[in-house]
Amino acid sequence: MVDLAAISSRLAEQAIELPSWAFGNSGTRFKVFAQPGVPRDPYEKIADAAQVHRHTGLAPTVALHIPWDKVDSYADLAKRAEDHGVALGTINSNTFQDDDYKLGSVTHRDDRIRRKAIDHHFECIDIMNETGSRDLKIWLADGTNYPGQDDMRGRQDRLADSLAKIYERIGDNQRLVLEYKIFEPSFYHTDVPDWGTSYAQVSALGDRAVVCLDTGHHAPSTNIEFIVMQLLRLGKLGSFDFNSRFYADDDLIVGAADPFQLFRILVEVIRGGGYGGDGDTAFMLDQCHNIEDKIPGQIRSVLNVQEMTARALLVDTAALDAAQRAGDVLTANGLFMDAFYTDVRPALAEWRASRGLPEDPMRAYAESGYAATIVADRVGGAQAGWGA
Ligand code: RM4
Ligand code: MN
Repeated sequence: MVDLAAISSRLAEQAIELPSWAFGNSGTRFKVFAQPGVPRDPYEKIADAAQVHRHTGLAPTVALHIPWDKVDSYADLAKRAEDHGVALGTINSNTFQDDDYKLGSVTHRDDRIRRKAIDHHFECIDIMNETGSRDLKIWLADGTNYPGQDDMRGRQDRLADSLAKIYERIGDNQRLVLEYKIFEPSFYHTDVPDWGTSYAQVSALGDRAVVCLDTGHHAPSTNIEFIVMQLLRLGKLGSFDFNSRFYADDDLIVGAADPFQLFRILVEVIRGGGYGGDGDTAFMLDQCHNIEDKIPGQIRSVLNVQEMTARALLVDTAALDAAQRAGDVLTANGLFMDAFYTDVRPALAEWRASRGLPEDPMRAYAESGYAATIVADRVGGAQAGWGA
């Protein structure tokens, strides 16, 4: 039996932000499978997200995506979230679903379109001011499909100029978080393809501009934990979009494809001062549940992050440090693997029970009857989904 006493208070520092879009219908470019009971508006998404927090105690905030989550009153939405025991978190901009942005948004050659994309971010900042959100997360679909299609250097310069205008509007307690992605929907080049580009762009802006690392946005075999180490070392790891992938940006349940990679990432987060009260790195999920039920999909996701965090906290750092100093390769690696192979699930169940949470959140949700209630209640209206 694992004794979690030593890391119990550290576990309590964990907070994982849920994406509102994880609760809506989603799919691939081949098919979106609608599920009964799916939310029809942002209010219902928040209600579903609150279920995850209720059963796990791990997910106190919900990220919004604008315009998908547009409402008449954000103060009202924030109030409703509070009534459900959660709060609104990061505001995500969206410049990838408007015909004007076919050839780019903040990098576009046309001043009018660039202006429109910048104004959209200003609108997002206005929303942040109403919701009390700290982070504006920017992920851009900008890029090209064919060599020679556009001047990559010119686009980079316009990106810098647009980001500077957006950053100027960011409040003293707010942050601009720039996410990178190697490809898709652009297939030849993207304007923010990697952590280095994001780092170069945010560094030019100032202290309140940081990088978002989406774990699905790298080339296969990329050593993601190295990037985590480097960004923490540079003080620029603003947030994570957690998910897992077998091939590309699969957006599957975090820890499903490669639990060991998640462990290695979390070891570096803790080592680098990015965990809990140590720093400002936000843990978020960015996932879609195309074929599985969405609320339990999110419950399983936050539990996966918690389990790997617990294992990472169990690394015997003093012994590891000694082995590293001694150049004892096999002992160092053995200590690392000992923590990874520790099954923390029974101890976490006890830990939850000691905090008034269900020992088995998946079962507690299944037995709560919530799923049947939303299927019965959510009749009529249009289900929320990709692009709505
Ligand atoms: C992108 C990126 C963004 C997310 C959108 C929905 O691939 O990961 O973070 O907001 O998808
Ligand atoms: Mn993402």
